[in-house]
Amino acid sequence: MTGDEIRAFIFDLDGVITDTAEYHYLGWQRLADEEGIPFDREAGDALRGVARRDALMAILDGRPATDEQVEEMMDRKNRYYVELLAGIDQDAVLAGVLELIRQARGAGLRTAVGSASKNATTVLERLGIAELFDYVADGTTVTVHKPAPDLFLTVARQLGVSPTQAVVFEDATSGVEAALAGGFATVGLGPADRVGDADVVYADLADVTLERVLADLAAVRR
Ligand code: B16
Ligand code: MG
Repeated sequence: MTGDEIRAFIFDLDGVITDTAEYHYLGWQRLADEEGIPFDREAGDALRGVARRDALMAILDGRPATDEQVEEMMDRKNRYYVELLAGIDQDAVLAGVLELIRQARGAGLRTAVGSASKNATTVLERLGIAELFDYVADGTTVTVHKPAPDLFLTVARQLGVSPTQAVVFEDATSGVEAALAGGFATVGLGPADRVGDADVVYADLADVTLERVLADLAAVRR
């Protein structure tokens, strides 16, 4: 990582902009219960940032399933998840997020979303914040998912910036790995045992200003 001027902020969606992680967990828990597969919050937490098919494979953990059964289970979990999404609005945006995005855009930075979720656009529309982003990459944008860097690299290309000129904000181990693999400046949000490899770690974005992010990154990017 070099000390290039920062020109863009790229936000993961689930767990960074809003807490849909809880709804993903509830959807998987319901499916696992119906299938008689042991599952709990800890197992759900390990699925943060993990694409839908990869998450189901982790839950099945080698249990046999035909392609049709896999498709049906992914659809069923997604139905449960989308049902829960119907209840969210702008109040579900996490503390500090809107302020930070507005400060960044006010300072001329480009802003984007890089999410593994195929529901990313729906979620942003329900939150009423879709217009705050120059580009949205979702679970349909690339075929190789986090922890591979492909999604974030696509975002950077679309924004016309290099990875070293962009900051990725991530709450998941797989997302931090993806950002670091792509050569991005990386801000981890959450406990150190989850995002501790990031260049800078905060508990969340409440009270994190543009000035603070840039200063903290500059201190480690010299
Ligand atoms: P979908 P992110 C991820 O979103 C979630 O963290 C993860 O739990 C979910 O399985 C994945 O999206 C796929 O979501 O089933 O809606 O396509 O954190 O990358 O914004
Ligand atoms: Mg996430």
